Amino acid sequence: VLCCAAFLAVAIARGAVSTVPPNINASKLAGNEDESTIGIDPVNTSKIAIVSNNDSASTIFRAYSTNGGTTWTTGSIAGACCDGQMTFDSFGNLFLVYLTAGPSYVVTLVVSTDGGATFGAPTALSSTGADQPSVAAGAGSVWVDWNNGTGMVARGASVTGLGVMGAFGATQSIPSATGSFGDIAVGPTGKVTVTYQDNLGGQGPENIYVNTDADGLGAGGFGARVTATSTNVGSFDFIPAQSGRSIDAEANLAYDRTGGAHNGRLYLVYTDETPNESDDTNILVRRSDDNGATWSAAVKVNDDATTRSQFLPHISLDQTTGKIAVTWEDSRNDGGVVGSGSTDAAANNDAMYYGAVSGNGGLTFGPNFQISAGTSNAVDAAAPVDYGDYAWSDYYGGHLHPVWSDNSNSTGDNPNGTLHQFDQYTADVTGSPTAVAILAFTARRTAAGVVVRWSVPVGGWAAGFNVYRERSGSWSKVNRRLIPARSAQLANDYRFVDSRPGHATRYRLQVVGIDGTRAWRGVVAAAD
Ligand SMILES: [Ca+2]
Ligand SMILES: [Ca+2]
Ligand SMILES: [Ca+2]
Ligand SMILES: [Ca+2]
Repeated sequence: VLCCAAFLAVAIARGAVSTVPPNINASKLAGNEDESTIGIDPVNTSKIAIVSNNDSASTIFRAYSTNGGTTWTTGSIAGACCDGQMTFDSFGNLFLVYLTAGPSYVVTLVVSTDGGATFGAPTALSSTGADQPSVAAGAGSVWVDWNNGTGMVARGASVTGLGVMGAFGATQSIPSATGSFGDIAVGPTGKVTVTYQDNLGGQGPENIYVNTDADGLGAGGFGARVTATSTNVGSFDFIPAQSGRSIDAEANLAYDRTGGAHNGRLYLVYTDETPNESDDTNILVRRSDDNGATWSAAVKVNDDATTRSQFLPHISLDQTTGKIAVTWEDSRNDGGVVGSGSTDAAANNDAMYYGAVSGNGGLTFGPNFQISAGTSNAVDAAAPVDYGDYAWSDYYGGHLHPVWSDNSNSTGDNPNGTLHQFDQYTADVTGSPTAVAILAFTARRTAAGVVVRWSVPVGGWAAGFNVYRERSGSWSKVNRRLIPARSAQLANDYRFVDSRPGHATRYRLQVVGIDGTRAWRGVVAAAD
């Protein structure tokens, strides 16, 4: 019996509420807010901005925070229909692109120099009838791409300081770029790469392509089209969790501009479906060290053992560390049994928001972590585009801030109540285990062994813990498997029994962050 006490403690912890960062409702508005984008100001990371669609055809929702996402000031941007995407640059400029209200649908840029509190006058970048613009900044430039009705085009401008930018260059055609649903990214020396998929209008298969402009704002244009991968997720691929709008592969790019070990590495995240039309969609990442000319094999990011849907991926790279975060909508927990992971008796039609981090340049991704506390259902939201074509995250200084459309009402403050219209939810997914406060770390001898206890206050979020014991001056890990952390929305008391302590003299605790980093926290003598 004594032999199993340690594993019993682990089993209890594993069966507890899964670890979830505190969820924050950034919109708290009646009606739907969906299809979202977020940015963290690298000059002052307490400033964060969010934009999403709303139910109006002539405004979009916006919000900004000046306290790291704890509280939000909400508003709207007039004259915009939809398709907002944003990025900060290293000067603290926030670039937001969107489509003007119909029937014009012009790609329009507005810039904020105060973290999204206010925006300057709009600049029209396209002719009418454009679709799904993307924006990227870096290396003293800002670039916008979009679909002009026949294919992808792009234009860029120089940026030299906060609120200081040049005029946009002419719209550049992109060779053979007859697709859509794309993204754009800027490399460390100003190279710019676009991605897009075929846009054949059906459920796939299609191809995902890239083109690179090797001299960025220089006189040269975009190079030849490269096929990065095929995918069975077509441009309008219907899955149970997004049954009205459908999904596309949602190819997105991130460039490493850290100056570190993988400086210049380009990452592509996308959705595939295996086999085709099985609704078993998965999130994959490929990497390129030659600016998109050749690509690695695909690395699967989601680590579930189910055949359910993962969709709407986004990739963000922390330019202070080179770590990569991928976040996405995930139906893994929806087995069709009402309760955790399902809102109804049908399987695979509800979703939670998930993430994973790679700290080794995209070779592997760490354990997936649940970000949303609740389960959402797009049909119940009755939104015109379900969750939308994308959800988003930004990652800077060890803080990952996702934004997603949520109607679980897990925060209890959605004006429409539970399982009706979406609000915009966010969280501070802090990877650093040093940010987790450990209270009351004790180790006490009992008849069953040494009982190790510790407490974590509300808001402390990690992947889990390891317990180490000292014998004869050397330390060794006691638990076989990571002791998972529980919900950060609650204070949690942990208890672990070392059933074979021997002549153990001291214990210490190792906190494992969601990005895989570890921190030693507390040493205590084994007291009688
Ligand atoms: Ca398909
Ligand atoms: Ca899957
Ligand atoms: Ca369900
Ligand atoms: Ca709402």
